[in-house]
Amino acid sequence: MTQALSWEQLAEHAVPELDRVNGPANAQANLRLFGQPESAVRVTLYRDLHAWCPYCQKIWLWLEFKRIPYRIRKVTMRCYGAKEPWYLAQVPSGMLPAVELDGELITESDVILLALERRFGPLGMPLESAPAMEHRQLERLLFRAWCLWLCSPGLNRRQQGQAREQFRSIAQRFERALSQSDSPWLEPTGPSGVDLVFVPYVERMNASLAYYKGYRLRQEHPAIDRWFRALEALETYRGTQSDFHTHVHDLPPQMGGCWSDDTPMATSLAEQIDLGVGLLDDEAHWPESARDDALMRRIALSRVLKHRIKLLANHPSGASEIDQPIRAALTTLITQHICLPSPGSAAGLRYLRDRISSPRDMPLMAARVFRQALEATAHADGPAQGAPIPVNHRFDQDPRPFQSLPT
Ligand SMILES: N[C@@H](CCC(=O)N[C@@H](CS)C(=O)NCC(=O)O)C(=O)O
Repeated sequence: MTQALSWEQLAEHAVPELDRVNGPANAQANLRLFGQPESAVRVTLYRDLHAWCPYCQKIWLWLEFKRIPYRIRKVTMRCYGAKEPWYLAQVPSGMLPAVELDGELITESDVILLALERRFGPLGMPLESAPAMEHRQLERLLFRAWCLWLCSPGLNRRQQGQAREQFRSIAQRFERALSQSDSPWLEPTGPSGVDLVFVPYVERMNASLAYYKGYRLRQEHPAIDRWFRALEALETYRGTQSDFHTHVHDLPPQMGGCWSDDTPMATSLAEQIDLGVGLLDDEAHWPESARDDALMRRIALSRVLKHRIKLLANHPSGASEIDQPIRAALTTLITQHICLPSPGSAAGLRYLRDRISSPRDMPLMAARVFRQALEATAHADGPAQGAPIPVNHRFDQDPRPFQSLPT
């Protein structure tokens, strides 16, 4: 049986941190320059600490695809913790996102995008052009059909079927819009601003409909799958992309509840997602060059090493109890041989499995291999589960101990 490596031995497998400021899109950066001097920064983006807010992701994507230098200040969403007083002093409603553009504070994601377009030029078709307006209305229709299906409690079988068909017909309209040219995008030279408007919620639909409804969006709608594959070929998108496990558990408090149709397919997909093993092509189809598992394992390890003191100190099992089991899971991760954790540690390992958040903590594929290693290591100890993930709030996910102060 493999012995758990020491922290020093594990550190030999770490990889250097990517350049957060000028490297690929990432959720950890507080400043993005794209090779320009800091004096070029005219934008500050206020977005949520967890990288869970879809409206923030929309602005984040736009700035990244346009390569506009910007600063990031991270703020807590109410269902995940207390709102920072400094932010309430600037934005009394506490709503996110907001940007400061040449000293002017702007809220409301659509207003922000239009202001950014006016200052820096559009990304593809202008968002107020007639075709873009049509696409944006379609995005809202799709959003409403999704909410109606996902967030209405107590639907009977007939109502569930109606909500599913209503969603399907609007998703097919999105497919028709995507099929107007040979390109996978809404306009031939995409991804453009309108594509980015669709990304945050379609990403969340893909995860939540599999988990709660047993509906495999990418399989049901090939043009949407093609669009996702084109997005996933882009490093910039991958830097903001979340995994199924993160989404299905961050949505309930944000949406006021998500309800399962309790079909055999929904139950079976939910079980797989909760194990953290990933849903293969339903979840993400990263190109081969981007899904090097050995590298992803080392990235996951490096992210844990960076935060290990705080991670151990904040773990409910207590640092001394969970130290060996986490090293055992990291040993499993790196050696690909199951390393036995100390007896009685399965619940603590599964607690951590359930609280990895992508892309906040690490990229999707790194989160996937780390969850797998935690589950395999916990399984060697027994069936005990961690504390259930709350559905009315996520105060269990307080990321503040892990934050570095903004520069
Ligand atoms: N219409 C707004 C909606 C923004 C919104 O709903 N933001 C949520 C997060 S997704 C928020 O800030 N809620 C307050 C909070 O959670 O603290 C926009 O487009 O910017």
